[in-house]
Amino acid sequence: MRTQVGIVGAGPAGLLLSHLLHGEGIESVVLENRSRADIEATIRAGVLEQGTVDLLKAIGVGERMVREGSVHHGIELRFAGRAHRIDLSELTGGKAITVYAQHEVIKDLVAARLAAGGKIVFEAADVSVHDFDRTTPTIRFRHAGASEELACDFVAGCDGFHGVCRPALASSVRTEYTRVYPFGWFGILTQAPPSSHELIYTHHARGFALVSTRSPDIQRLYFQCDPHDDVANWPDERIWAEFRARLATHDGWAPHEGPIIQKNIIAMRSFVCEPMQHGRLFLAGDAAHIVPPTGAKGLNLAVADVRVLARALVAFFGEDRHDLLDRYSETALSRVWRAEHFSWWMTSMLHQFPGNDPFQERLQLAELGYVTTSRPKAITLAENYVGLPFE
Ligand code: RFL
Ligand code: PHB
Repeated sequence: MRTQVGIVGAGPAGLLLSHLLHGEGIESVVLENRSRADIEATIRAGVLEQGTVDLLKAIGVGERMVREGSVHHGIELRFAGRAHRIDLSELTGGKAITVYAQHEVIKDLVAARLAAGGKIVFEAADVSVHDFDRTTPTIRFRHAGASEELACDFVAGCDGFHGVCRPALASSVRTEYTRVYPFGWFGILTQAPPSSHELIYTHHARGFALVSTRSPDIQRLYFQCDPHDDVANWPDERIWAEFRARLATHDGWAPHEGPIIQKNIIAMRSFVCEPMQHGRLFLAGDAAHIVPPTGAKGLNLAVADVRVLARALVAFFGEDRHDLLDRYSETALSRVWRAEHFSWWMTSMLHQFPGNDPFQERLQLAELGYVTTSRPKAITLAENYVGLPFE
């Protein structure tokens, strides 16, 4: 088998890259180790930046998102028992975010790829990348019991944090920057109408809590937990008691409760691999970097990476230009580090850290007070949250 760009991973990064390249007449094959049903059912992100939404619409995969997603013009910061609204649209000249689940984006992209005759190999096992330091890289894998080889001009490593592409770069050519947080998020899906028409990020002495939504009858909520805790320790009533305590306001606000249909615990880390390329192997999305979910940036960064990568590949195949490919890592990393900072800042301001002393807590409250009363500071939060413009 031969193609121009071999893409490892059918997450948002890999599928979108494949679709962007297709739009420019460049062929690709996507190799994914899980089944289609599995990737289309994995619950992850929910918040799409304005630029992500605009791109999905522009390439013709935004129709269901526009119909079923919900546009939010603000978010709430809740602390010391009071609600404070950040008016995202007023502060950013009309931009907004859209809440639309990541697995719905995946379904839309898979459908669009297949409708356009795109090739996605699901359940590709033992994927490995070779010879990317030459002009003829290959990807080997097993599929339906047979060994296969995909010859290509470039390899895009879009295989997430636990994939095989980043480790394929010799440790002598990459530097990794990591911060692991001493807490996780306990996430639930519950069958109950939204408790709020905007997302609520809450600072509380018992720990952070977040109210998000999915649809008119499903809510997504999270609370800060011990990353080593076990969901089995959390019967529904204990979960709701925790949410009621953390989300309580002086005027008696309470979340809408319903049957809990999913529970999971998510580890929190910040991570960047530099550079994001070597020879003809290019990393994009979670394969190259991770942010804690407090800034809602992970999926959006994956989209931003492949936008830069697709443009560079178009310049290569169309005009024989190498400069954009040579600068891919540098271009992508400037946005990545800004998002790393924003995600770290939001995380640091809103969570309880083990051994948080009263001094630390006062600093967090002072920061939250400043963000919700100073227009320049609120703009800083808003413009990062809705997504900085592309250069
Ligand atoms: P993905 O989505 O992990 O996709 C990688 C794909 O590669 C496959 N794969 C392999 N395929 C072949 N061979 C191998 N050896 C392979 N190894 C792995 C995997 O099966 C998978 O299909 O990476 P990608 O495309 O870079 O996308 C990144 C995003 O998924 C991620 O950053 C976001 O989900 C992060 N995130 C959020 N991002 C946002 O922008 N907004 C949010 O609101 C938001 N909320 C979240 C989040 C992540 C969360 N979790 C679960 C970590 C909320 C949560 C709870
Ligand atoms: C979500 O809806 O899953 C979500 C929303 C905001 C975040 C993270 C996750 O910051």
